[in-house]
Amino acid sequence: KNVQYLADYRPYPFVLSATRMRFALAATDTRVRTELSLAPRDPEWSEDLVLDGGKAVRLLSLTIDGEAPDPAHVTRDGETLTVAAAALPRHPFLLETEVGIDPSANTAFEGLYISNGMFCTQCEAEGFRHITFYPDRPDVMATFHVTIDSDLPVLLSNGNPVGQSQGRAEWHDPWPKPSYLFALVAGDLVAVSDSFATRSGRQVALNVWVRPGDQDRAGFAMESLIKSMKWDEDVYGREYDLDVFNIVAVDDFNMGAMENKGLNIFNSKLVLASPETATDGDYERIEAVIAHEYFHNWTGNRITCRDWFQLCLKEGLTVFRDQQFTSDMRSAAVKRIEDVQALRARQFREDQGPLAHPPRPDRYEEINNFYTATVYEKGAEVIGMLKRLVGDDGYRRALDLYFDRHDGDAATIEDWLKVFEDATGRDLAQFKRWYTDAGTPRLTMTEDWRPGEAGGTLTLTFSQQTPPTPGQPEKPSRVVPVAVGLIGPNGDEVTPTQVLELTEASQTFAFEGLGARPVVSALRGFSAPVMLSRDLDDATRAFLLAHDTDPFARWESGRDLALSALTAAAQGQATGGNYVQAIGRLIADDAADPAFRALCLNLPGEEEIATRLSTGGITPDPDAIHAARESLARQIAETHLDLLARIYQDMTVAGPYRPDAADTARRSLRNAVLALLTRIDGGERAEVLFGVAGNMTERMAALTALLRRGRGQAELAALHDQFADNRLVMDKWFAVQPMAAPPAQAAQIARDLATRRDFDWKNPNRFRALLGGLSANHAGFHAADGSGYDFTADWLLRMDPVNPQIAARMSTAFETWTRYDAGRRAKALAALERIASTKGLSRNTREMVSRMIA
Ligand code: B3K
Ligand code: ZN
Repeated sequence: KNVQYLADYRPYPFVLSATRMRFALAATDTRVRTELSLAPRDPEWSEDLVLDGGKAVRLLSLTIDGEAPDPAHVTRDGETLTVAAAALPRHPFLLETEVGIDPSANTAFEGLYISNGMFCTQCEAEGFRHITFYPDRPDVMATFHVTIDSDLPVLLSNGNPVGQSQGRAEWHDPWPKPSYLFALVAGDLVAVSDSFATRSGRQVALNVWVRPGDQDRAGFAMESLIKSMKWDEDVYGREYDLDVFNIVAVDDFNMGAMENKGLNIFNSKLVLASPETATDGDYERIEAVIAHEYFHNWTGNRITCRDWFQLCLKEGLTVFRDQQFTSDMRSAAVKRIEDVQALRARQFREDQGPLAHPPRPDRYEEINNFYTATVYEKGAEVIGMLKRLVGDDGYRRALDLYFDRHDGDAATIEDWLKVFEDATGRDLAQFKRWYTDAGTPRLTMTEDWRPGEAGGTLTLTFSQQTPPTPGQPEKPSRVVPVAVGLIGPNGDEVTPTQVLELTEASQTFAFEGLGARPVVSALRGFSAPVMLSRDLDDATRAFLLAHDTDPFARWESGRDLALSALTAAAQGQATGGNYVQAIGRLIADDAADPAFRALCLNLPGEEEIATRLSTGGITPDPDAIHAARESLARQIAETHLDLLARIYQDMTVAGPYRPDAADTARRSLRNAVLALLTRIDGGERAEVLFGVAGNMTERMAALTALLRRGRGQAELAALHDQFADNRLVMDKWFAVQPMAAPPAQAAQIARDLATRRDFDWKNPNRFRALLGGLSANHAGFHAADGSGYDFTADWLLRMDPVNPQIAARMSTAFETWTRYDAGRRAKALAALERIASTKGLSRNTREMVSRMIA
């Protein structure tokens, strides 16, 4: 086991000031010459020079100040190259290497690889060591000068172009950066171009590079980039700092996108969009991820991380910033609800299982396994809490200080908290536990009402408790900001939002002078990433759903109503009459935002119901949950048939397709309604819509509704005929079938799809589509016969030697396995053990599986 510990950090013993590289690109034998301007950090020390370098990097030559050292002083093992101290000068020196690498053999897509004839790179976290020997760690920062020799027409790297000639391009990046931000692209590409003038007058050339033929689908990405650049100036005062900003779309990419300095590389699904091929959700994600990567230029690149334990320093903050951006571009209320839904579905799930870890972990084996919902989304929630605690002005002062004080640094979470302490005078020692402790705190709220002469007093008692997580049995209390408002019996707000600060295990807060007993609206805006439980009857929930002034809390009341009906039904008890009535009143309100109505109308997913049950100590039964959800949906459809039919008509969107918030909102309500109506009308409306819709949003909604009813085969075939050549649409085609299949058939459908010639499984998007589609079908993945587990394990084992990052990531399908019944647990464990006992398993997958079995 090769465990890295936060506590072991020490600075690199050499200072690297400048890196010069020359690439002679060739598919199977690329040559890389690297010159490193190094100096001992302290001339008194005598340290070996250890450079990282993966197994597949072949050392061809090495010199120090032009001389080859004694070979006895140079040692190579699988992961490093060491030059003994005895061979090193005590003054600044130049280390030159030449290596050979084979991009065509790189199926892990880490380092330099080839995707559809295009050379590209992915270096975060530790990919650069597969390109050359280097101190591949984020606290070693250097300027880069890169020369690329190749016959390919477009040759790109970081920074500004400083020379272009036939078969050669030179790039210089003046901003010192760690190796993980290095990028190189070479290929037959075309650009959609524009420009941006920064507020201090720098003219920036902007390009979105795509394959010839894809230009007409790159315009939205460009618009999103320009909006992001403007927003970061307006809201954070951050300007761009180079003469060019390039974005490149790549088909084979392990994740969403990468913030390489001046040369962002994107999964093509997060760049390419047209109404016919992309859904509203795709457009919203493209806008958000373009913004996210752009925002990294300051939060990540200008200020980077000291080590990978600090990953949430850049990721949590950049997610927080992209969430703010989307709230400003679209609807803040809708965005908050969507973010909370995603947080619960991914991060709460992670936090409750064997993979739980703090936003700042203190150990890892494989850092790529820690690009998680906890580091990203919980990291962002923690910043949201900080902002709530110090206020908007305090937040702004702290961020200004952060940029001033740490520009050019590789910083830590301690540095980050210190700027908040210095800018606001607040002590954040207890708050820091949010970074160091794993687990989702459980909050309980009870109420005590005392009427009185001079008005009544309402006392709220909160207690907090966090269940143990791996390696952390004890959980001290945290600072929890709980936003609370009070609503009078007539539905008017009597006390506007106040933020109560919990710091103890149990604490009370009193509201005095109240005319009548109010209804408490708690955890407004989801003011802290906790689980709140309180005794509330359905009538009070329905009251809050009707009257709460806080959109999140209002939505949450509806959610709780639905979940109480669904969890009861999944245990064979009563039905959801209260919810059905309340939701009918809510969706009938034509004055309300259609997107909000859609969010309320969409029932909690099966996974969410399972989570609610197991949090309450009940073993979830996936089949019963599926049946309960189906039956409640049917009840809603039957009860409100006329209303739903009217809304379906009213929400028709006229005119050309636009992916903006207003039209997206109408389509989201209409599609939510369609899913319900399809349960009654035999699929009539969905079939019509699939046929006439000119956009992918409505076609996918119609297709999904049909597949869920065991129909839709003709539509699937039609989609395939029309888009067989479009990878991104075909990914949807692969994903939707196992996802929307009746659970008993899901694993077999996935297995059949996996035998197709166009199941190009080495492409990460295609692999994720099929395996992710199955695991999104809760009762299908958790089929009692183990077929979902077996299928998934088979393919993880096949993928692991080819692309360990993807195999390890997709193994999280199993992360909740311990909460199910003994029969399912035995089958899931058998699948996990089969993986664990496979010889030659990657470090990535081994770490994941052993944590899940532990
Ligand atoms: N920083 C990259 C993610 C790198 C993942 C490495 N396994 C994209 C992002 O968060 O913006
Ligand atoms: Zn990021």
